Amino acid sequence: MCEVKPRTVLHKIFQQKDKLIPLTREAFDGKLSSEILFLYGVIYKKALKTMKRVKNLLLLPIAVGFVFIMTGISQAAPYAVLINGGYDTYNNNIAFYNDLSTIYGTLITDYGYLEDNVYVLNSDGLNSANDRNTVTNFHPPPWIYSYDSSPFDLDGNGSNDVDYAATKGDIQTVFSTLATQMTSQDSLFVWTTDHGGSQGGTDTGLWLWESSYITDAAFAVEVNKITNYAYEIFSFQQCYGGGFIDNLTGSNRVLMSAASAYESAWFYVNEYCEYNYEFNNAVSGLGGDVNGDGYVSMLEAYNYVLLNDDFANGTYASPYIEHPQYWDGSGIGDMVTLNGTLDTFDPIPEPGTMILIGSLAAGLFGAAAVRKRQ
Ligand SMILES: [Ca+2]
Ligand SMILES: [Ca+2]
Ligand SMILES: [Ca+2]
Ligand SMILES: [Ca+2]
Repeated sequence: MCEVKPRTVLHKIFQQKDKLIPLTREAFDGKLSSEILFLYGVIYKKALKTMKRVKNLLLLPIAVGFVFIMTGISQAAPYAVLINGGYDTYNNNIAFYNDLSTIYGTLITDYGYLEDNVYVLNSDGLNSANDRNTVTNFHPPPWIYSYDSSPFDLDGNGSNDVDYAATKGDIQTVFSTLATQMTSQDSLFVWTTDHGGSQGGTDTGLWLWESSYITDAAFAVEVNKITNYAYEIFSFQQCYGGGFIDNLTGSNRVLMSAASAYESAWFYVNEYCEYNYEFNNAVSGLGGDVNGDGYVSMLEAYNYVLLNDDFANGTYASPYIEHPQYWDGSGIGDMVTLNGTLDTFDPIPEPGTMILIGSLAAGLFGAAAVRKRQ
């Protein structure tokens, strides 16, 4: 029978915690609870035996401390839906794929999402036909267009991560599935990129694969199939994305977009969409953790975007301007992260007052160093 060294075991646990638990408490809660339960059981039993043997009462507070930790552990799971509509092979600039693979990696690596809980809908899905434009040769023009098929493995670990095509039918399938999967303990992160459209006013939409289109209202119908959730976070990159906000206001939701309902959003051709890029910088690696508490709340992420988005912080003049939007009617934006809530989070059952931050601007057109998104 081997000797028990409780302190060594404890040290191992905290090493594991540092390695596997990135940014949030819920990642810790959901991902490691089974391991901690097991190790706790080992420690508790061994500690009791050791105490009996060596009468070392110092172990008692350690055991009690773990009982305390266990009471805070829940089985909440984070889910995500990531959509790159693409429109068609010519318009599906590789920047959109770059954004998709980047945020996917952040969810898996930094926030501990399970691969099965991240639904990826990318342009033509698992079709090996060409679907994206890897345009090159910017300086000097003319740009050279070349095409390939989006890799299905977003994070380069050898396993395919794309699940569906970005079609209305597949969006319906995914939200119907989530409606049956999610519990009132779980969170959802919905992220979109690609070109957007407007029917006028705040009636807008997202272009999908093969020139198909989903309106803000139709998108909300799909999202609202999910009635069980702790909180939901939305991030819309496409032009006129702010037009989705009035359709999706609801309890314990935080909504963000690159642009208002009335303007274009912008991207760097062959690189990334600027809002997506800065949003990812905010939520990965604690980049946006302004108050230094070890978590990036959605309010912190939004404020980070406002400061760093080149098209929102004064780097460029009109028409290369976008006004990122933020809605937080339940007042939870400073308490929720992409995976997990802070101690002060207390779900509010009814939506509060709609708050739109950021001014509205008319859509303007043009292209120079950047290329307008349709
Ligand atoms: Ca393809
Ligand atoms: Ca993969
Ligand atoms: Ca709308
Ligand atoms: Ca923080």
